[in-house]
This record gives sequence, C-alpha cells and structure tokens, in this order.
Amino acid sequence: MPIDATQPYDDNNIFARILRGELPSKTVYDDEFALAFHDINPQAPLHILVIPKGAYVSWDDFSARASDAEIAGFVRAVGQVARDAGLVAPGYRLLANTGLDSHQEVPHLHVHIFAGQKLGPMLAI
Ligand code: DGP
Repeated sequence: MPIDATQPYDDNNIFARILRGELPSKTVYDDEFALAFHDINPQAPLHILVIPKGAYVSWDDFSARASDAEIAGFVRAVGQVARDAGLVAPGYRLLANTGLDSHQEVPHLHVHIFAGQKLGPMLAI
C-alpha cells in the first residue's frame, strides 16, 4: 500500500526497526547520519537503499525539518555509498519515492541506488 507523505512518522515502520537493530539488513554503509543496505527485492543487479538515521517520513519531511548537518551528512553518504561500490564510472540512478502517486511503501525516507546494467528509460508508467 502506498503511503501518504503527509502522515506522522510511525516509529514501528520497517526501516525504523532496522535502524534499532530489531530486524536484520545486509548493511553496506553506516555512519552518524545514514545507513545503507541491500534492498530485499532488488529491481536491478545492484539495488541499495540509503536512509537517514533521523525519523523522517519522506523527502518532503526531511527537506523541511532536517538540520543542515543531517542533510549534508545524508547527501554525502549517498554519494559515498555509490563511490564505494564503484558506480561512478559505469553510472547509477537515484530514486526517492515520495507519497501516493510515487507508490512510496515504507514511511521512512529512503533513496534507492540502482546500478549494474543499462537502466533504460527514466519512467515506466
Ligand atoms: P518504496 O516503494 O520506494 O517505498 O520502496 C521500498 C523498498 O523497500 C522496496 O524496494 C522493498 C524494500 N524493503 C521493504 N521491506 C524491506 C526490508 O525489510 N528489508 C529490506 N532490505 N528492504 C525492504
């Protein structure tokens, strides 16, 4: 079910539980501001999710309420994860679904990193 990006933060969403260590994840990066792990249902040969450590529902919530340090830390982490995975030369795609029309399913901001093949057209509607 897609989520409404205006809803309040749900402390029991799956990614909040991963952040608290209550659920496992295949972690590839962890710092003060961000955690990155493999998507459970990969849509490309490499499909990593990067999430902020703070409690933010969506890109909208994060861009409105996060501190400058959190925003800088998170954006730098996304770039670092891709760099660490050797993706700069071959290229990669970032995606942040936000709310109903985008079909965001998990109500904690996450940026998808897709890579490992030619990624085709930007949108398939
Ligand atoms: P979105 O539609 O943008 O909200 O994408 C949510 C993604 O989260 C989807 O690609 C599958 C992934 N996902 C859902 N539950 C889990 C989980 O428990 N572990 C991991 N690693 N990924 C999950």
